[in-house]
Amino acid sequence: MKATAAAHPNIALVKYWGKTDVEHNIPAVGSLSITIEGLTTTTTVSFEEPLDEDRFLLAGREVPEMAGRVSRCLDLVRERAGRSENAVVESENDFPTAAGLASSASGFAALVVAANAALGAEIDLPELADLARRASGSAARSLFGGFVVLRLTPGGRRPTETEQILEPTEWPLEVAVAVTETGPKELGSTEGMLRSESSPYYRAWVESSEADLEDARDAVECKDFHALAEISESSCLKMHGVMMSARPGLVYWNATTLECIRKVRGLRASGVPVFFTIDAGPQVKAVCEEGFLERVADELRAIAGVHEVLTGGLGDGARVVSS
Ligand code: 2P0
Repeated sequence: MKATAAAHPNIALVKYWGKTDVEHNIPAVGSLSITIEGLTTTTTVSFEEPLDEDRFLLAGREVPEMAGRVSRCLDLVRERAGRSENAVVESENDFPTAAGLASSASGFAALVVAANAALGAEIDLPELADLARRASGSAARSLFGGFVVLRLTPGGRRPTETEQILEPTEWPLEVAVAVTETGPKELGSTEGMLRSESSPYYRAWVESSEADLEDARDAVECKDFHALAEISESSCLKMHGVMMSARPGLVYWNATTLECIRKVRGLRASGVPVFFTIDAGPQVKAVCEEGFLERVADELRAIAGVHEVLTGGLGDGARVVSS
């Protein structure tokens, strides 16, 4: 009745931004991501003591404001397992949450995997990914390692399907995360997505996403770095264009964000295989080919305004570490 799972955050190269169904958390667009090793969320779920309600502790401290969302995710696992016991959930991240590396992705991925093991529910991986997606869209992708696609499957058994398209070792890209701000972000992703629907470009964003996903998938399958660089930067800038053109406009960047973009593009123009991507925050993630990480990280560290640079390779999907 107790199990511990570990999961890594992921970074989307083709972005998820927008929902067709808020209640069931169904994304408006598919996405493609890489799972990052070295940064880990470890979550223990225990159904051992009788409790009146679920408890959620992050880094040893009770976080009542997040307990409701954790509970709703546990409900999905309990429902499939035919169980009703309450749980104690204890979670830790070994990376700063301010790094803009969606801790909800690794958090909910680790949660569903640990809860499934603790209850002996034997829910299969596609279904677990779907439960994680209900809690947080990006979490479905952290169930898998390496290169991962989440595609929309309307009318299918589930509204989305998530799958690994390449193992981490098949194309060992590396990532440097430039932390340009350590405070909380301007607006949470869910609210940001809803506000973005007011952009005149929102419809074009959704309509063009399918082609972006196909192009990125082809680039990954062919290990074509320059094609992946082009489509990733385009997806990122298009998403930020939609955010910026919402009413009121959402600008997640700061001046250092822009400096990092210019640096990464300059490096690429000089022959370094690197591209950038930016999520709903001001941090810049630089993705490069194996062998270039140190150079890229040093160049980003040298930018005034960059607080720190975290680095990592590609990692595996969420897994049980003890039960
Ligand atoms: C992504 N982001 O694809 C995009 C790019 C942020 C920008 O997925 O509302 O926390 O919980 O389903 O998964 C962040 O959104 O959103 C995200 P919910 P989530 O990585």
